[in-house]
Amino acid sequence: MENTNFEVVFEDKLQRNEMIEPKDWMPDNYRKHLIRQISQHAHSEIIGMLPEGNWISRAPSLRAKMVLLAKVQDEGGHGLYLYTAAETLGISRDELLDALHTGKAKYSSIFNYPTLTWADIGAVGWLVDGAAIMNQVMLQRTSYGPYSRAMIRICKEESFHQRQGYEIMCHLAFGTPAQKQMAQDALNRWWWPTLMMFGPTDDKSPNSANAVKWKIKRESNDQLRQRFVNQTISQTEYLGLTIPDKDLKWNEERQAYDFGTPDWTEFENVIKGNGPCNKERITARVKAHTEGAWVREAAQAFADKRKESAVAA
Ligand code: BYC
Repeated sequence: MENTNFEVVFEDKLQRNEMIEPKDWMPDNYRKHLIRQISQHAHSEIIGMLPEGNWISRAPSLRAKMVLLAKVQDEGGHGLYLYTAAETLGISRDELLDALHTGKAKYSSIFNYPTLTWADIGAVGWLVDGAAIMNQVMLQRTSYGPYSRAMIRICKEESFHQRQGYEIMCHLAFGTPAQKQMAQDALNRWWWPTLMMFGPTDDKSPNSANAVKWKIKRESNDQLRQRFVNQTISQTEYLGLTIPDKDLKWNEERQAYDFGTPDWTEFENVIKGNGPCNKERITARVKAHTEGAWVREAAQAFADKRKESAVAA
């Protein structure tokens, strides 16, 4: 009986668009769903640092290096906000990281592709961060308070990331023919994997029904993918580049672009761990974690010492 009342309060809060907070009662499946999504999101942020970090030492100017360094550092910060938000649901950082390192937890498919040239850093910022923002803007109004607040801060920083990428694309697209070709090549390789970032089509998305019911997701995978395509075409035209999709065309009736179908078999393979860089990413992450053990130990020793002094005082 008591449990039913809790459920009524929970549903009522959702109806009124009030946030659910860590100490509020919530259904077990809502908690599990959030731990899955927030932790996958956190993992994506820290794995996302790897393909870009790969270019810090090879950025073509001091300015480009500073900007990229700041961006990659922001992503580490985003991971921190998101892991902290997930921890409020009663799971520890160690458990979350263990799931990532042992391949039990997913992270975004997009980070299993290689960044072969400097233009890829432009394409990642422009397309990947652009897609991430499209998804994350709606998550600012997600129903779980700590996730929503983390997203508000993350979105502010992501806008700068998207501009950083577009600026690189502008330099290359308006540069020499060889530079323009480099930009086109990066667009060709990143376009379809970026569309896959939004997840499977709505009819094949098992988590969407609950996500929408619980107001975790406010828009569907397909709606966001369509909005991203609509928004990106004029940016591509300005660059004088071509989207690698022969089915792309404006649909007057729908007032939206029609576009081709991503290779969903490739997507399935990547999320099963068989993409071009899955193994490399996890190996690099585990190595960083192992080599960072002394930092965690030092931080813990410092925290223990402070606690001891506070008790003694
Ligand atoms: N990659 O039922 P569905 C970023 C999985 S950007 C891997 O539609 P859901 C960044 C899905 O997890 C990227 N797996 O799921 C940008 C599920 O498997 P499980 C991170 C994917 O949750 C720049 C299954 O497929 N952003 O961080 O309703 C620089 C069925 O899918 C993907 C976020 O994580 C994928 N692309 O919708 C640095 C945003 N798509 O878990 C960093 C928050 C689907 O049942 N997350 N799957 O085994 C979301 O909005 C949603 O989780 C998704 C998927 C839209 C990604």
